[in-house]
Amino acid sequence: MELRKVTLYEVWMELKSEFETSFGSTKLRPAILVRVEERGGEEGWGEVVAGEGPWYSYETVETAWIVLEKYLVPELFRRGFSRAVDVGKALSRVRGHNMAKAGLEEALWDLEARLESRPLWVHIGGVRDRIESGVSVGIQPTVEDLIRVVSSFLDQGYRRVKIKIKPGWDVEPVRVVRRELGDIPLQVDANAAYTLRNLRTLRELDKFDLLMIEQPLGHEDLVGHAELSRLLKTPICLDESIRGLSDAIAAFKLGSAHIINVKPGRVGGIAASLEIHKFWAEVLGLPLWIGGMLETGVGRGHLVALATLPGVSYPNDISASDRYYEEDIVEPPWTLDRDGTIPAPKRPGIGVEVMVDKVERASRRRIELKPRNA
Ligand code: OSB
Ligand code: MG
Repeated sequence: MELRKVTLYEVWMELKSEFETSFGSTKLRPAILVRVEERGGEEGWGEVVAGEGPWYSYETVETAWIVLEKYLVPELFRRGFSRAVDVGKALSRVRGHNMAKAGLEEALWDLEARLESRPLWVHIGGVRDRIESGVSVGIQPTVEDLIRVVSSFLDQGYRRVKIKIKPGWDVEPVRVVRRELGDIPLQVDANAAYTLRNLRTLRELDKFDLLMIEQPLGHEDLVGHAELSRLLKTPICLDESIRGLSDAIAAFKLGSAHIINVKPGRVGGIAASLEIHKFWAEVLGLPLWIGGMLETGVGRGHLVALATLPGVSYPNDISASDRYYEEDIVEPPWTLDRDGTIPAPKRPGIGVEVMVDKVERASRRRIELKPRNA
């Protein structure tokens, strides 16, 4: 494929409400939107999900910008590629920086699907025309706030609720949600905030019939998760620990988790997501779902496509645009049906149009990169 231009936009999107996790709190969410344009005039969009600081991963919006501008885009121009599925290999000379890689690679998948006039989800082998939507609820000031927020999401139809926990905000909020809201599909996400010394707390959480406990221990602690898996009856789900196929293989061999979530940003793109999906869901037949990173409508389109794959067996962290932002940057915005699903789009690529004027307005900087012969 012959590229004419790659444009990076650093956008800052104001969330409707503060999103707090064990590693910090966000009200203004940065992202880098990657726009690729080919010779014929078709374009594609991807999203870099790195945050403001190196908390969830070592990447930040600034490191990703530098890596894209100085290494990834020039490497792509230099090496070229024919199919989106090969882009990961073309970029593998750069070690790590999966979020930066994913934003660029996603844009090329969107472009390829648009050139072939089919929805991205069909292009990657999706099998369902709607995906199950769950909601991830940040740490709240009080348990009363939590009940109010969770109830309103349940009223909207979301199929399961995930609450963020940290030491000091764990057993009590879960107990109150179970007491007030009963037997709802409920899980928790610790974002690596515990160690095995907190076993007593984790054992308390084990009593609430949670669907899973997500990433309780450190991101490098596959052995600790294996130990914990044997001590609890609640399944462990890994997020931060799974940065690629080798991590998934190690987690399986060690018995660190029964469930994983897949986030294209964390694993380096769509092809890497497909590879992990194939191993975990198809070869092993184990449960998997698609995670989110508070994406704009662009990244959300890529998540929706992945969530249509066979064997995605739990509701995903893919909520409607209005759960995050007053106004999304795509048309139409992503919406939730009453039954708690989001329809997969019929239009080509990610299936939504990017409103470039809105992107420009949300941007703090922009750069256009062109191949030497352009
Ligand atoms: O751990 O899943 C996570 C958001 C930012 C960083 C990490 C996580 C999250 C979420 C949000 O839980 C899920 C969503 O996008 O709805
Ligand atoms: Mg998580």
